[in-house]
Amino acid sequence: MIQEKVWLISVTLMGLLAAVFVFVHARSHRRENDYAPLQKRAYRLRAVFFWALVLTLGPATVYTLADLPYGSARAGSSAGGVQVIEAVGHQWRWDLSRTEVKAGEPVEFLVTSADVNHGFGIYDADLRLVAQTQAMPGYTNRLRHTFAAEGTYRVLCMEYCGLVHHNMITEIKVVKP
Ligand SMILES: [Cu+2]
Repeated sequence: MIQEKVWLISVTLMGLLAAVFVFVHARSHRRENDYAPLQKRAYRLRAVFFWALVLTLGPATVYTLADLPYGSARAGSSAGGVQVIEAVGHQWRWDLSRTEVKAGEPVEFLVTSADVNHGFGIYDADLRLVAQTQAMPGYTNRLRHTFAAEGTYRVLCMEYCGLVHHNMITEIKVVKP
């Protein structure tokens, strides 16, 4: 699990940082009169740290940016056989302009709200989240998703929006192309 690896790395780094604090604290009681050599050492260390950061974080940034989970945002869009579903959140229901789409072909959701903020979350039959965006009044969020598998998907509100929030459920049927 990637989470476990990240957790281990985080704990290790936190431990290292704590060790540095303890070390500095332990050494802080010693008195030195000539700081020039110390300063020189510190500056050299600083340069080493700087280049170590550049050389590790630079490639890490490029690598992780390549993994962004968003589809390519074609400007203008909506053309070229894309299935469009207009979705409007209300207290407390969803209005969808259509409820059946084809599997394996991109679907574009145009999501907005008629009243307050809602969360537009699409879940598969096992209630695993497959895509989500926010439904905001006065603004239309564009969400693109291609359903790989047929089946009945559920749209649930993901943001508490009042008394009957839990009832904001609707279905999308994904059928064979
Ligand atoms: Cu809600």
